[in-house]
This record gives sequence, structure tokens and C-alpha cells, in this order.
Amino acid sequence: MMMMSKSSIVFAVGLVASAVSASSMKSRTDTEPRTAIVVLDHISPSSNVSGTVWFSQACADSPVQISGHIEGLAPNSPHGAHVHQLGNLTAGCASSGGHFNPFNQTHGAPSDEVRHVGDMGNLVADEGGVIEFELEDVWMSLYESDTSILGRTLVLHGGQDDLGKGGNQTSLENGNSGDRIACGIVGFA
Ligand SMILES: [Cu+2]
Repeated sequence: MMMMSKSSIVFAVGLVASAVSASSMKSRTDTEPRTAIVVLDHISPSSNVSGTVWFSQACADSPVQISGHIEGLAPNSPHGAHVHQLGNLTAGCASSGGHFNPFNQTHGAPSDEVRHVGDMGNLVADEGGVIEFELEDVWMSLYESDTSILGRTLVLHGGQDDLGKGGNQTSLENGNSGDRIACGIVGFA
């Protein structure tokens, strides 16, 4: 009798636990706020760039809020920033592929109608070589979708992004923003 009531209790608790986890998994798809983080690291001994970038999104239909702190840059220097397609850093930032571009568009400014989903424009360092920034983006997503940036790589370049206005083919592909000086994978936070 004692044993039986114990096992009934265990069974009941098990049912409640699986009901709770099923409902929380369901709500995670689009209504629970999400955050993601990138730890930016330098890839060559000559680069001293490091930083942290945060992404947050209230629900699947909300814009993504992006904020970050990056240091170790040349004073007053602009740097192209993009989410690149892959999260593969086996060869450093070089193996993260091209800009994340699920709709096969040409490169542009974040405010352009025609752009890559990964386009973040230029981030500008202050006189101390530090970038502090806050952006809002309506294209990227932290939820399961064609535009999800999770598992991809945020890349900071050594030069200024011409935002697709450079008048040549590479401008339309990557903005001619130069070497990849720091990068990190966009992960759940
Ligand atoms: Cu890039």
C-alpha cells in the first residue's frame, strides 16, 4: 500500500513536469523574449580588438535591439560590421563565409530597402579607439526563421563599409570594408 501511493505520486509529478516543459517549449517559438551574445575576439597577433555585443528581441515580430562595447581600435576609425553566413571559425573569421544574405540581395546600408540581412553598417570608434553602440534592426531575427542570425558570425572589419555605393562589383558584395579584424559566433544568452 505504501509502495503504491509512492509510485502514484512519482507518476503524477512526472506528468506535471512533462506538461510544463511541453508548454514552455511551445512558447519559446515566438512569444518569449530572446537574447543572444557575441564575444568578439581578435584573430591575429597584430590585432588587439575585443568586445561584447548583445542582441535582444521581445518576440518574433519585434525589432532586434543590438548594443555593444568593442575596444582596441584605431582612434576615430569607422568599421564595417556584418553578420556573416556561417558559424565556422576553423580558419578564424575567414571561414565564416560571406554576408548573411538569405534573400540573395545586393549589399547595402541597414536602412536600405535592398540589403543583406546581415548588414549592420559602420560602427565608429571614438578617440580612445572604443566603440559603444546601440542599434535597432527589423530584418534580423533571434527566432527560428529564414532571417535567424543564431549560430552565425558577427564580423568587424578593419575599414569603412561603402554600403554598396562604391561603384564596383565588390561594393555590391561586401562594401569593400577590408580585413576581418575581429569576429565571434552569435549564441543564445
Ligand atoms: Cu563582413
